[in-house]
Amino acid sequence: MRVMILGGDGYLGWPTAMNLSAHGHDVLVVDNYLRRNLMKSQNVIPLYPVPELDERTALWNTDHDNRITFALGDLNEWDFIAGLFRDFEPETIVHYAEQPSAPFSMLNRESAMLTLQNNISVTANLIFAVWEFAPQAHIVKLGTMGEYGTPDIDIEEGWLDVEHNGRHQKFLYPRQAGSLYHTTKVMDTDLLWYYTRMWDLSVTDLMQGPVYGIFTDEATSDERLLTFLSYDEIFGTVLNRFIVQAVAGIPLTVYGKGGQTRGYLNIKDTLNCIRLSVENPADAGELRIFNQFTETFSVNDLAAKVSGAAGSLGLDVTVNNLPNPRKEMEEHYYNPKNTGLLELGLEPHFLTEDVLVEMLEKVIQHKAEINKDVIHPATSWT
Ligand code: USQ
Repeated sequence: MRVMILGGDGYLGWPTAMNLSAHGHDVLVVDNYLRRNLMKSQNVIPLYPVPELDERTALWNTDHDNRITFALGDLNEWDFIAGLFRDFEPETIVHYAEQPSAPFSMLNRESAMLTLQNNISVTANLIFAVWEFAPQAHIVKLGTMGEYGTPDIDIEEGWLDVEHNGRHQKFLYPRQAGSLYHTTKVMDTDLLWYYTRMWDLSVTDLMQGPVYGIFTDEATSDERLLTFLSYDEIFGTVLNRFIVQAVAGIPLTVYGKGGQTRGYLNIKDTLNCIRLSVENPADAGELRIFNQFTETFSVNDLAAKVSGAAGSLGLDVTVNNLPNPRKEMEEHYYNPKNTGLLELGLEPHFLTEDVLVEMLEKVIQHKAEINKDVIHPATSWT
């Protein structure tokens, strides 16, 4: 298939591009380096340097007959996105092109407005481009488990059957996001659902939990193909941060009581979930929602697992329960369903000690480059 990956330079976008190309798809990557520029603006860098798309695609194309192409530009600009659709004629669009950090969205008014405007307007431009140039195309949209929040009932896969005064109706599962970033994802879902009803779009909306990991099957030949590893308080996700903290000898930064529970997945499973969705499209007029995670853990569970794995390498790790910079429940019920992707054929890579040790060993190689000043949480939700 001709697959356009919006946000194809990011933590998940670039590994997805390589994975789809390796499986025979014709991939065009699009990005405006928003994430790289935001990292620069916050004075944070990933643990090791990651080349830009000209070098990444050249490296990939040297060793692979199935070439990856790229386009640099801002998907908020209609002329740019329209030109891409006219030239490439995508059959599938994977949409990652959003400001991806919850803490960034909570920094200040400017960061909030950037998140709101960028995320909503790129999604809207995508919908209009599909309608005008590729109405049969399948949109695979990265949403987040954070759209649901942490309700005191089971979390279904996208939809809830409601019985009211003796009558039934299926609705989008109630949303109550915990950050402005997560709220933009709720708004994306609403936009997609509206236009699916109006224009018979074909959409898969993936409610993804926090992702961990560095290694993917396609990045083994050359280290420069590896994805970003962010460990700062704004762009790093919790498990990746804990791994770097363990190596740096910093007590693990558990926020509050540490009972916050989420659905996690290995980056390898993200790629497989995307490929399964791409290769098994939603029907026209269908908004299909999958909950994209493989295991649930509390922050305390993650801290214990990282401490154990680090201990096996002779690292002495302690845990520091910090005042929580976020406004979130620290002890709560959490029982989300995740059968859809398993039924499509997902074979999960679980969080074993081997997985943690492999990550720790990679980070140990870069221990000298760890900037300890960017680890402590400085962004408050309130
Ligand atoms: N946490 C800590 N210590 C830390 C960092 C985080 O205790 O040093 C806690 C947070 O308070 C939270 C949990 O760990 O309860 C997860 O935090 P996170 O920073 O790993 O993830 P989050 O901000 O929710 O966002 C990440 C991605 C986002 C994605 C989301 C999926 O950055 O793009 O949408 O995970 S989910 O959380 O399911 O909504």
